[in-house]
Amino acid sequence: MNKDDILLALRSSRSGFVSGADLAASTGVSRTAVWKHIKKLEREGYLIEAIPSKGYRLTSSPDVMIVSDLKRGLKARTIGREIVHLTETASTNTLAMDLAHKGAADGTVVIAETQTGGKGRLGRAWTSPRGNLYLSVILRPAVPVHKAPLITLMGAVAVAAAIRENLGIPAGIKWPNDILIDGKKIAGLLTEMSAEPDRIRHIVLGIGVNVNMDVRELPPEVRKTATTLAAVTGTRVDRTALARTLLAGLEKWYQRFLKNEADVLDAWKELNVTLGNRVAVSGAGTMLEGLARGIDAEGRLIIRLDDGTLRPVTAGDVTIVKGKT
Ligand code: BT5
Repeated sequence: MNKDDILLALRSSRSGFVSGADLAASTGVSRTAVWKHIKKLEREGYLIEAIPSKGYRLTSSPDVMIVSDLKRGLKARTIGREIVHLTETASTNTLAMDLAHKGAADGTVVIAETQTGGKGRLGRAWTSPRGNLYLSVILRPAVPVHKAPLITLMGAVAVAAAIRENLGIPAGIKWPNDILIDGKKIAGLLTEMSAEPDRIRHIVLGIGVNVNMDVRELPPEVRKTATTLAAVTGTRVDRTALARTLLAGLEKWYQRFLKNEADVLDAWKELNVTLGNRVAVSGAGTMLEGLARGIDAEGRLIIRLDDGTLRPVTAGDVTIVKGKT
């Protein structure tokens, strides 16, 4: 029994009130222990009313996730079997890579309420105030190393699909790692890998979703290109429900990926907003411009240059120059 059980009991009470005696009975501890847990919850920012004849009632909660709440309804075969939840860390990806080196199981998830050194690609920063989702999943897929980029695509499908399923918003994927709503970035993915030449040791799939933060918390130059789910829906979004849908979706898409990668590529094509557009791709000191024609079996973007040559691109930043005509 811990304070999370008390919290769940308070939350699931129909009348709102639960007596100390009932809490003690249902959680199997003394009333003094219940009282101590209540005090602990109050120190964490929960407001709990106590009325002698009625008991305790939860009147307001801080916006933090509770792992037992998150796990409820999650039929995790792999992803989310283990969930590590932290109030703050430098980067969930860095911590997940560390845990993976130390042998953490396939599917372990690391979630933080805020990151002090959130990472984007190529040494860029991911602004990570409270109110959003920051999570990293440790994966140990038995697939060849050259298939690793497909994990980013698989993750992007799961994120876009979870936003659609949970909130009914048409989120789209911009190759390789952005999730956009109306052209603005709502989520980003960062995949890191430890591998031998012919074997993946582990991959960490990091996902950051802008949920309830105030857009003004972003650096001014990022504000123009980014948005949040709360801004799009005009209301506060339940992060735990979204995280649950996302983890269940990752489980589904990861199993599909292991069985038949083509399913993931098909879903990616359905959800992407890159193909069919004229794009500029920058990366590795070069700049290409052409028509985004397709995606190959290894997740590379195929660009048709103006001279008709087809050029596969492994990594880079894509700007849409001109939309589909
Ligand atoms: C990404 O990189 O989009 C990868 C983001 C991955 C973040 C997750 S959070 C959990 C896990 N732990 C980590 O440390 N990271 C992962 P990239 O495509 O390089 O985009 C980075 C750029 O996006 C920055 O240079 C900014 O311009 C912009 N940006 C930064 N923070 C943002 C935010 N919160 N929302 C939208 N755009 C942002």
